[in-house]
Amino acid sequence: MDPNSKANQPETTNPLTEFDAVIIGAGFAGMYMLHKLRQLGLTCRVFEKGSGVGGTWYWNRYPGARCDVESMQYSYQFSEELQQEWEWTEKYSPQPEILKYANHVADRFELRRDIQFNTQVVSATFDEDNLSWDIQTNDKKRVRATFCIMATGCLSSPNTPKFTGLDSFSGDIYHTGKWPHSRVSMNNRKVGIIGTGSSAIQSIPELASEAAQLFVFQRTANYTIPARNAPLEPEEVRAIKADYAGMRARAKTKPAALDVVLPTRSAIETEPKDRVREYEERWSKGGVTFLAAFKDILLDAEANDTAASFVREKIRETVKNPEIAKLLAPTNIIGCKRICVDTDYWDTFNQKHVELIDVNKTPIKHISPNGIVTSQREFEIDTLVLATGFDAMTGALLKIDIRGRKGIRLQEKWAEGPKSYLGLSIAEFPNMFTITGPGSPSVLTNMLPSIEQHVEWISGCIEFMNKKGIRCIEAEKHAEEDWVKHVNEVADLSLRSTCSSWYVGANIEGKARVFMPYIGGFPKYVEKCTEVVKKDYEGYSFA
Ligand code: NA7
Repeated sequence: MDPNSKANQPETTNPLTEFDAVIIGAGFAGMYMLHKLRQLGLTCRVFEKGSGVGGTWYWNRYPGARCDVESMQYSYQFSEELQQEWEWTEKYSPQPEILKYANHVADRFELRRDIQFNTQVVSATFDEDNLSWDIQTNDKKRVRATFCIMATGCLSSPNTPKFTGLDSFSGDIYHTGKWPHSRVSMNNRKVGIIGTGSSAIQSIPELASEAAQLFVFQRTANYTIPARNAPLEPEEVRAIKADYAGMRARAKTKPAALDVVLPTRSAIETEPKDRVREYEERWSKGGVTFLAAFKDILLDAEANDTAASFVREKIRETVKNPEIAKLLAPTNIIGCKRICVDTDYWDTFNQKHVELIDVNKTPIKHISPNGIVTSQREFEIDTLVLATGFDAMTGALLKIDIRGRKGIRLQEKWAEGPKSYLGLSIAEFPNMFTITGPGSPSVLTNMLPSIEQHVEWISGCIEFMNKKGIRCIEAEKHAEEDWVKHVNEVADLSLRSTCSSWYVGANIEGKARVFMPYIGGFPKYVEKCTEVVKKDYEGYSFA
């Protein structure tokens, strides 16, 4: 049982098998959706695969797991009392604290009685005669619901590459996205970690602090900015809480739904000395806003290189062995893959017991009972850590056998990439909503405000339907096509769509290459959603 939770199971689960809404997932999206729909008087059932709430923060318990968005902004704003009373302790919250917060919210709003834990939804089928969803779970039970709401998360389907011999490994294997609940000791152990994305960058310094030997298998070097994490100053917290609503409102006017000062200057047009000063300031402040130094960093390759070169120089300054420094220095566009935030990542490679292996030069051939075998040699290890990421944005949805009108399968519909209207609805899948689905700003923003915006839009829509006596809503095909076209067009304007990242599905073999999130920014997106409502749900048809 989760130590942070008062009780993971509701004392008595609601015995109904017919609901107004079924919500899949009890992360931040599912929890708030449940709260909102209950306020409308709807009967709801949430199905959650884990044994507790928290989603991402329930699963990703690897050492060093921490949010890269500042705590004061990475939290719900729907309840003024909640945001006033909750006390974050650090600038960037560690995973246990965020999980504690999720549990607090579940207790505070008495959410657990409508959540069925340890239950995976295996299929959701639209019943055209009854205009409702038939939902089946892994315990072979079925429920019926008018609405089926996907709160399945964007980074929730862990990717385990098919390494030959993985099953033959005699030691322990841990995926960062499915980390055990009890503490895993790396003391005196020889550890191998595959991957150098955000999860690896956060965990490598922690693993190195315990392990006898750490082998890091790198395929692509990544950019990371120091977090400069610190305890939150009471003065700063007081100032924010004195006008929390003001901060939240400012954040909503920014592309990433974060209250930051937007850049006005171009990197190209700024004098090199000035430019470096700006980068230095942001480097010492730390965090993802490093990329907000200049307005053209993500639009112009030359501008981008000024920021990338600055970070490469920092790597050379930090890592003592020039060969290792060279290997750690990324050569691609900075910010193209999601920028990482770290504590002591580069410095970890100065430790004698940490070794970096370039799997481009010496590829992993297979996993043996003793360890990792590359084209060069066998690396004997006791523990294998897979920090190999996720089947992002579509993975969790497509794991469920979802069938819409005339039995059409979502897997088929999305074979060439996800198609949705506003990242909220899918044509031919009536009465289904996706919270922060592909085609919405989601992972390019602070997730909490994006989740809240979607939840409030969906509950507003259901309230409207109930008032008008409407049973069924469906996105129109032409509206979906226009939106997908728009999502692609804006993506093409950014350097972010140009590299092999999980944003484009490049990390999953055989996955269609499409830039999945909406890059037009949170305010523009919200404006569009609001306009759709004002025009009586333009782009939707009702039955
Ligand atoms: P990421 O960012 O997708 O990183 C996964 C890492 O694993 C990345 O370095 C990959 O290299 C590497 N990888 C994946 N498959 C392999 C194989 N087969 N061989 C070697 N290396 C491999 O996932 P994270 O969990 O770190 O972070 C996901 C997001 O969570 C992050 O962006 C934050 O938003 C929070 P590659 O780059 O593909 O060459």
